[in-house]
Amino acid sequence: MKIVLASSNAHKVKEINEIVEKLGYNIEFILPEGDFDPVEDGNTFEDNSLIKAKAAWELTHTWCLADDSGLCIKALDNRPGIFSARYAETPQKRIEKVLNEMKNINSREAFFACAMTLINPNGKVEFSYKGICEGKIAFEAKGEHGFGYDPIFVVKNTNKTMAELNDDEKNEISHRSIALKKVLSYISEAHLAENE
Ligand code: ITT
Repeated sequence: MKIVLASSNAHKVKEINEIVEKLGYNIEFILPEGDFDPVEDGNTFEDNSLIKAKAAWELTHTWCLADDSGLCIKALDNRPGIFSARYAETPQKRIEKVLNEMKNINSREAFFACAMTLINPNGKVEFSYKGICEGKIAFEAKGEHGFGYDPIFVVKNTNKTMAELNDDEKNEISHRSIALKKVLSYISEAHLAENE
């Protein structure tokens, strides 16, 4: 079964296909052809996930999954949140901005969220789920793996940043893997892959 991932983020599709393969599902996620950049003007991860899933369905009329995700920092009223991808110009500048805003703040609790929306070939929402991964903001960036804010996110009950975990370790615990596992179980239990 092929599913269009309503995204232009190559890191997301790589992580998702690694998780799928590791779990032994016969499903492949592919990015839409050409530029995919719908206006994400929702107020929540769920809203933006639905906007992206619908936009991909409009283009393809096939199974589409959207992943809207981001970093929420409790002391910053959950910023950057839905603005995570646009918080500053580059990934490096986004990390610097967060570290700077958190400079004198001791309460560093944060979480990553990932809202997934699965749309069927008829254009109807088939399943949705939001995964959360808890942790705290580091005082400095560490680690080379992953992407985005991984170098400054210390995973709960560890002293490692998400970027110090290897791909398999991140995929065991990430917000994305928590949401994706629910989506995959749904696909499997509803026997959706068998009809494709
Ligand atoms: P698409 O909308 O095209 O899927 P995007 O990167 O713009 O790609 P989002 O709007 O969902 O996606 O924003 C997600 C941002 O949140 C992403 O660019 C990272 O900055 C951050 N983020 C999400 N998941 C992450 C992860 O697993 N590790 C680190 N940062 C993450």
